[in-house]
Amino acid sequence: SIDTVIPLKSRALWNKHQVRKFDKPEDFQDRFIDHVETTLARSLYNCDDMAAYEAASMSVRDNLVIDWNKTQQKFTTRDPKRVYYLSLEFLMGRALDNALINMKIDDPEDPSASQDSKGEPREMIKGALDDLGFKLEDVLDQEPDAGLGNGGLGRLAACFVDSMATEGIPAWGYGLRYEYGIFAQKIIDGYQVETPDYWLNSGNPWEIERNEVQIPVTFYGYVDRPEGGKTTLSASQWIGGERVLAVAYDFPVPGFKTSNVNNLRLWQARPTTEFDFAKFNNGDYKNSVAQQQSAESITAVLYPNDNFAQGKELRLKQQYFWCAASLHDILRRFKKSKRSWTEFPEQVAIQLNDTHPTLAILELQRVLVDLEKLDWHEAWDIVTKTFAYTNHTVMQEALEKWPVGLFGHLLPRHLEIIYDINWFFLQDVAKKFPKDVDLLSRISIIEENSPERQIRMAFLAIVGSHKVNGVAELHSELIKTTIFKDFVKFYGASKFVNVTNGITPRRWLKQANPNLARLISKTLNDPTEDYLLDMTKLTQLAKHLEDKKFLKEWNQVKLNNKIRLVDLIKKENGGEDIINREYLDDTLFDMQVKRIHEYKRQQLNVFENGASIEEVAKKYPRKVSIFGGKSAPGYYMAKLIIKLVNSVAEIVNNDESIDDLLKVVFIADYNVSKAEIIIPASDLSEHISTAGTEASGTSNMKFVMNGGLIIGTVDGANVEITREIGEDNVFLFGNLSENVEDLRYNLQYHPQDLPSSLESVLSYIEWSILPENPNEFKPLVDISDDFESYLATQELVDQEFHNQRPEWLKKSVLSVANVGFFSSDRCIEEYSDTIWNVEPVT
Ligand code: T68
Repeated sequence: SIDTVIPLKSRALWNKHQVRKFDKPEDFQDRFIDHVETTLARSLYNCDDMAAYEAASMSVRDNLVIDWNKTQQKFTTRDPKRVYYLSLEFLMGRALDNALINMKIDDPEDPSASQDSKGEPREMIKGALDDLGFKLEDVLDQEPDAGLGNGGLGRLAACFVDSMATEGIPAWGYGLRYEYGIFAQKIIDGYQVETPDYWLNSGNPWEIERNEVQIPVTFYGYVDRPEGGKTTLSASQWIGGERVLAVAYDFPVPGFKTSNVNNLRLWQARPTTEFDFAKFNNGDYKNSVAQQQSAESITAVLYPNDNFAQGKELRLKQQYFWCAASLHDILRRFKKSKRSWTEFPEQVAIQLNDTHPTLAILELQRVLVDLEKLDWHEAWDIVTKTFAYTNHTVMQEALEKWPVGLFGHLLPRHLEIIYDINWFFLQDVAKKFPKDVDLLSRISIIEENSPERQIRMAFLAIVGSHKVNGVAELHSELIKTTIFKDFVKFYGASKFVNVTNGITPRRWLKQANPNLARLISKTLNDPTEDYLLDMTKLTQLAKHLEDKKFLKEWNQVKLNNKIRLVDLIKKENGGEDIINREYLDDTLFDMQVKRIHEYKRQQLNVFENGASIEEVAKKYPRKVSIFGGKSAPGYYMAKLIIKLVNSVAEIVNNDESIDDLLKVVFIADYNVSKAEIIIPASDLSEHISTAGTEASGTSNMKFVMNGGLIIGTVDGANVEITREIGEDNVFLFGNLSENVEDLRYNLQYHPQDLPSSLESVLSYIEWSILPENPNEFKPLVDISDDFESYLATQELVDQEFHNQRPEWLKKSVLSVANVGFFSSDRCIEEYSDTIWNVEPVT
């Protein structure tokens, strides 16, 4: 071992100069100035907020890296079973504020002393920066979001890495380091316009470039089967064509109140230094370089679709590049332990976030059979014990399928492996159900009846995994009875489990809503904020429902958050207030912020605004209706919804008879850091997807955690939220049955006649917005049979907010009191126990 090679003298020196974490404001300032003057080569005289952000981040990162090293060393020594979370998206948002909250500062003189006696690191650094002439808020505001995801799926992965670090699960996230994350959205003439998000423009202090970790990845080529290899099952060798390098970039992920720091490893594609000598010799130097450069395009850009599978070759290339690099990294780590291959599933759990990483299943089988020369079935046993798959949707257009031709061209050997997996699988199915011929074509990994044969990636993921989970109870039932029904018949129901989604309370309560967090910790008499780790403690809030002073403070927090949001809206509106600040306390802040999609039905919400226009003067609903969200650039209907919202906003906000009783606002470029300002200001939020379509939803949990009430359909996690916080505290509408059969009927239902309420809204919109093109919004009308029920429930909301405010406030408190179940810590515990079989390392 390395220990024996290092001379004693060197080791002593090394220890003497050991880098130490800062734990006092002065030491932080020391580090900060050091980074400003040496790393950034700037000075007191030209250190702007951006430089201050960079220097502060690097100083804090230094602390994290010290703990990161210790954590990784500990894992290496103890060699526990590890979890690898493979996700093509990690929607991390900003890192600095989160690091200040999660970072643990310990006392070098007395390591057992808790940091609590020293106060919070965030407060300490706020003060330290203040002394140096910087405002923490302004410094934090310099950081661009790491927008490496589309929506819920990517943000879920970000919450999961936070919880895994917090709980001490030996886990790494693996993803791609896109040069361009999700596009920035501009609204021009009411339409969405996409602009590139070059988030690395000013460098990234949070990443550690690991040039020493470079993994070659191959594409194209052909399969070689030496001497008489008749079968594809052994002795096949893939002779690849194009080769690129995967270079690792590591992001430290600090846990909360622990010195545990996990790793998020993102891969970047780089050309190899190999050179096309044929081209070069022909004097075509430029082209031989150009070909190498195309390697970089693999990790250039995130595909901006949510809940839609785009069958592009570059996307498949991204997937293989990432799966191959991650798997080889995992294998290299496993091989160091010198264990036998049969122990692999006892040491490694790989979670597939949707089907995007399904190629990892094929790659592991290929390595074990072609390179490690294991028997096919022995290898397959190891593979299926290693992987588990999370499904996030039942919608057909979102389920990944790859044309056999395209797939076989890029990955010829992997296609053969799919055929072999399918062959054995279908044999087993036929054995079990010999009379059911239809079943074989229905359940086959290869879909035969389309113009070109297609690979069904979800089916491959199921066959290659030991567990499949949905993300909310209703959704997990739905996948068992609809898209994966035949697999339940074959495998039995126990392979299919539910793990209801969750969110991290560190970001979505403490970071986003510091005032509420402070009030909670004071009320629970929990100065060290243990409730952020054990959210059952929140139930104690219910004891204070009759405490008038407490309710008043609760209300004041909401009011302050509304002011913070109104400031943001003003800034985005060129410095002009849309919302009247005089009546904020009495104005219902009604929000729907999420990706724009037909199934999420933002159009229903807009039509409701339209419907109330006529009555607005009579009623008393002082209300601001806030929208935010991006549409996929090529999604015509979603873009139309954005235009509709902005058109209605234009009319409503300038109608003198409405005055400021109703305002409609579309906040451009919704992202994680804006969500942190928007969500804590809500009185009501809308989760109104067509029943059976939203797998879970996670913004519903974020709003509830911030004391906002929700209006929603019986869909996704709304069901469990209602169960946890009580049906009196949620405004449900539409078909209230949780019965899956009812839902399926409903999904097929198409209304014949428009309800009269909708007719009148539409005619209003037609003549007031678009006299020149009255049919523009027609395609959006095909909504549902629950519009009337929705309107009635909205009226109830208005009533309660304006006439029964004390009741409303109590509902708000009860929401937070009972939100504990939706902490992603609970999720990670469930995954650890029921799927990964891993334990925290303490
Ligand atoms: C979301 N899915 C679900 N997909 O819609 C949401 N899709 O109900 C659920 O709460 C959330 O996942 C977490 O489970 C997505 O966000 C995508 O973003 C996506 C991305 C690429 C391809 C397909």
